[in-house]
Amino acid sequence: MSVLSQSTRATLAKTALKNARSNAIAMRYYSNAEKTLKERFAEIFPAKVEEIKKLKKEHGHTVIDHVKLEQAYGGMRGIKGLVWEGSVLDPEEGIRFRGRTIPEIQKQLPKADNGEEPLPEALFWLLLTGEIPSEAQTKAFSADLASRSELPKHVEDLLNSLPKDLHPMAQFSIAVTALESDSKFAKAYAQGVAKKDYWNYTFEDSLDLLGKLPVIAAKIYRNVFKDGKLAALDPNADYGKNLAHLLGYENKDFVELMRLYLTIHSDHEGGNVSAHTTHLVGSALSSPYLSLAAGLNGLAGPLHGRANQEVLEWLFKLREEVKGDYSPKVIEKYLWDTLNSGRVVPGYGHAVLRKTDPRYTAQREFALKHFPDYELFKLVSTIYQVAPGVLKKQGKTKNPWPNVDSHSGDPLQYYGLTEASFYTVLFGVARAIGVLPQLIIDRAVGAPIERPKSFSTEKFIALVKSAEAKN
Ligand code: HAX
Repeated sequence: MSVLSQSTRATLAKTALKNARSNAIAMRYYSNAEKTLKERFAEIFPAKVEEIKKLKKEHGHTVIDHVKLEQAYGGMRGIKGLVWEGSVLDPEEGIRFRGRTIPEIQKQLPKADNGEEPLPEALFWLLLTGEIPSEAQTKAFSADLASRSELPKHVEDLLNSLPKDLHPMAQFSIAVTALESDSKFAKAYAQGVAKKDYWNYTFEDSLDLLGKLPVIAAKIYRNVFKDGKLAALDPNADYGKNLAHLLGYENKDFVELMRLYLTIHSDHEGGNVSAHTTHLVGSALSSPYLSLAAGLNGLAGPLHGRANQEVLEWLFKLREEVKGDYSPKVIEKYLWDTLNSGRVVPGYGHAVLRKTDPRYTAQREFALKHFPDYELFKLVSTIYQVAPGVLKKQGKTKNPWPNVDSHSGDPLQYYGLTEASFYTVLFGVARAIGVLPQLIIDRAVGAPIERPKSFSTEKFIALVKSAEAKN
């Protein structure tokens, strides 16, 4: 006999019916011959669960790391304590998505008709399954996401009611949090759904959320900086094209930029603030909406995603001060002035990377191809020549090379999206593509609630004394 009450069973049946309906909508976009993302994931993950079980059983006690006191006080840098399937970050080489570098991703992922840049929705597929989708699967997946784009009225009203001077990232996080009203996972959980089915509802929420993010981002942009009106989404367009269109930009090179931008900003393994926060909050079984909103709040910090806004503000100030003289000597002085006033050079340094960020390089190559003579690009390039030397000379940062944020603003400026305080929202849309696959995987493999151990300084002193006495 079922342990669920009659009313719970009735509500569960209703939710299942609603899910079946949205699945049916999604299925319309897929051809009969090709598997949907959900079907492929359902086929793949049981083997992953077994692999992890076997690994834990056979090697669960193998020591894989030693933790030093300085790591506890140093932001846990380098501690091997997180599982992240989609990507691994090498300090020298940069990110690999399921084993593939950014140039490989640019070559291998499906493109739009007449497009040259990778489609970010195809990357989502790759991050979740480890497989590159076919062109037909990618097209169907784009349409599936577009079919989920409608915002509940209360979220639209909420966005319209927010003060225009509230930072776009705060607006973004508020809207994503408010989507909780539609969480299929939260409803199913409340109705007692079995743990083995968590992934199914997390998957649906994640795709619903991904479908809505371009609309939320564009609504914020249009409300804060334009006339508040939003174009209709094209159900047959890809994700990047729809984002550009909703923002109000139709230039085909800007559309290409959006595809590249969303792809390279998506995933950067699990330890960065936005990814780790999404994963951590998700480990308490908060819905994808609440988990991603938490991650977005982390992305909004100036040492993380908001660095893209800081870079632009820093560049504008530089431009104002140097009055057209972009000589290396003048720029060097500006860099020293920044450092001597106790500030960081935004867009430089990284907690893991020790070389130029390949995401920087990908954007530099895009600029060289599309606008090599643009004044701001030339300035960014001169800073690239000068800043590493200055930072090395100062001798504080472990990585004097530019990161992704150092270059992401100038292409946007070139195409006329000049409102720098909006830039981190674009990063947030991209980050969702990177972190939601792991949330689905976490639920599929039954990942536990995250709970590392902390100590007070007194306790650490005692711990150190006892460890040193033993050596
Ligand atoms: N300019 C000046 N000083 C810098 C610096 C920079 N760009 N980068 C690091 N330093 C300083 C640190 O502030 C630190 O100084 P203190 O000892 O006085 O505290 C010292 O160098 C050692 O830091 P680190 O070990 O090299 O760097 P962390 O791992 O602690 O921090 C940061 C990594 C990215 C936060 C850091 O490099 C920084 O503040 N950079 C500028 C902001 C930025 O570009 N952030 C975006 C990073 C990429 C990202 O996450 N994008 O979303």
